[in-house]
Amino acid sequence: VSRLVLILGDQLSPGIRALREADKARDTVVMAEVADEASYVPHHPKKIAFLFAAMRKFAAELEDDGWTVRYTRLDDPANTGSIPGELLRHADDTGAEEVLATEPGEFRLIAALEDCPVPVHLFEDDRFLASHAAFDDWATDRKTLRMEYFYREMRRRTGILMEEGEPAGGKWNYDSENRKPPPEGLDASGPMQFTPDATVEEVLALVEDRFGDNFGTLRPFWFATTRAEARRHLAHWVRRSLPSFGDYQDAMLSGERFLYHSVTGLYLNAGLLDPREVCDAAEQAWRDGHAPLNAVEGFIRQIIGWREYMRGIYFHHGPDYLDRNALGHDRALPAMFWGGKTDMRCISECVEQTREEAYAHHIQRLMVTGNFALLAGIAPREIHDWYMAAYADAYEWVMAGNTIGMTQFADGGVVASKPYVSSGNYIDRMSDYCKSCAYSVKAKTGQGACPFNLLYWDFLARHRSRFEGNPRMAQMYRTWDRMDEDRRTTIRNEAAAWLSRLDSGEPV
Ligand code: FAD
Ligand code: DLZ
Ligand code: SF4
Repeated sequence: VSRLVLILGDQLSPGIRALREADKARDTVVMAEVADEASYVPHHPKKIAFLFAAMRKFAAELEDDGWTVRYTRLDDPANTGSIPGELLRHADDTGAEEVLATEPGEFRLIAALEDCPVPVHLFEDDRFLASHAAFDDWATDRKTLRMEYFYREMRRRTGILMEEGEPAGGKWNYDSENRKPPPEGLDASGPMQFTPDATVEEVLALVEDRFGDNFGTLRPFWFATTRAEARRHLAHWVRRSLPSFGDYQDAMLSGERFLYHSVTGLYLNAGLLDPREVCDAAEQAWRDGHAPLNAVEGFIRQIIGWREYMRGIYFHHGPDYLDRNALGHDRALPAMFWGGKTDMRCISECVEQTREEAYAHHIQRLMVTGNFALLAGIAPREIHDWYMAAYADAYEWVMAGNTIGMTQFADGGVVASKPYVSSGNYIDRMSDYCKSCAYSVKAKTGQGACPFNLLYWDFLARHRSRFEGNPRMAQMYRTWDRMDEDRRTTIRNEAAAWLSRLDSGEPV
């Protein structure tokens, strides 16, 4: 009997498991643009267009390679609107009695496939360097799941940047050489841009029509939409930007939206690039003397360390992880995240570039929007859903650990040993945002005081009982305790007043 082979929008890899398990001569590939996937959060139009265009081109490549493909376009009148619906429809048409699928990256969709009336055989997605079993082995019986130790094990296991069993250069981590404040006039060339072809234009028209009201501008659209283009993008980045990646990894500059970041997340997560090939390209650049070790090690750590670790956390902890809220935060996400007016230059800059590019680099996500949401006590699930909607590289398997864990501390300290919080000083040191802000980063209280300064102390005071025993936070509490009482009262009152203005919907 024939079978269906399901390929999801983020499974666009020719070596994907379900294809390897299938038989070209008798099985039928199913790919579908469906309303359920395109609207379970209000995705950025660029993200939807990227995936639909890349899906259409991948389907064509499979056909060229001899596969029979049933591809459903979003506007096909027969479209049932969901992945299980499409499987059922094609099973009826073809007489297929079983579906071969690669495990999706979200529990929501895994559950939907498990409930599908046509039996679905789910194979583990082996495009990752750590299998579920390998991560669980590492995590089981450990008191803490710190990324750095996981990363060392990944280096040993993969042999990436290793020399005779030792880390290249003698150290595992070169971050002490990284993360310099940006000098004036830093000028990165930015990612390679691709002109839309007829397929992309057709998708852009569809997305404009159906998702034009979502947060985010669709044009200009320049993402790569095939594996070949994504590889050109990678080679261009290795040549032009990798050497400076480490030095300015934490820098933020107005108008420099990508700096030396690789913008590979969206391609890796959709399957257009493979993590191993990306790491190999970076390692080769170091071996060729083109890029320094601090840049290459720092970059490789993001991929075989953080990326694999976040996936491990998601699958290890299960669906309930997403609903954790250890700090009991429940404030609604303010309008400024959707482009509402704000005087906070750092927020408006990050939100505006997110609207236009469906992209912000890590430190903008972590230390501006994430830090703000945590300090202001935004409900973790609300900010999580915002990131899911806003970024072209967003999927739950990678997002959950970053939002619920790393930035919101809502998992109570599984991912982070202390909350990632900072006052305005950090943003001022690493960016040029404060120079053109209506608030003053130097003012700690009073008229025009930077909200990060007020909210930082207010957060620490609010959560004192939880954090004061944490040795990594003792210094912060000592500083707070040294302030005289009037000053502490002023800070807390001003923070409360500022937050109530935020809640009233007044621009702040
Ligand atoms: P680069 O800075 O060039 O880094 C290279 C690659 O390393 C990235 O492409 C990514 O694959 C990987 N990487 C780096 N940091 C992380 C990390 N913390 N977790 C997982 N992988 C990492 N990444 C996503 O892929 N999807 C998301 O939805 C996502 N949401 C995030 C939300 C928050 C609040 C935070 C703090 C981080 C999030 N990240 C997410 C991680 C990281 O910010 C992005 O991977 C990165 O900014 C993507 O840009 P880039 O490709 O230019 O990355
Ligand atoms: C993100 C996304 C979107 C916007 N649209 C589709 C789609 O129409 N069809 C599809 O197969 N996949 C889509 N995806 C990706 C899925 O949501 C993704 O496979 C799951 O979230 C699991 O990671
Ligand atoms: Fe952001 Fe404060 Fe700097 Fe303004 S002064 S850009 S609000 S950190």
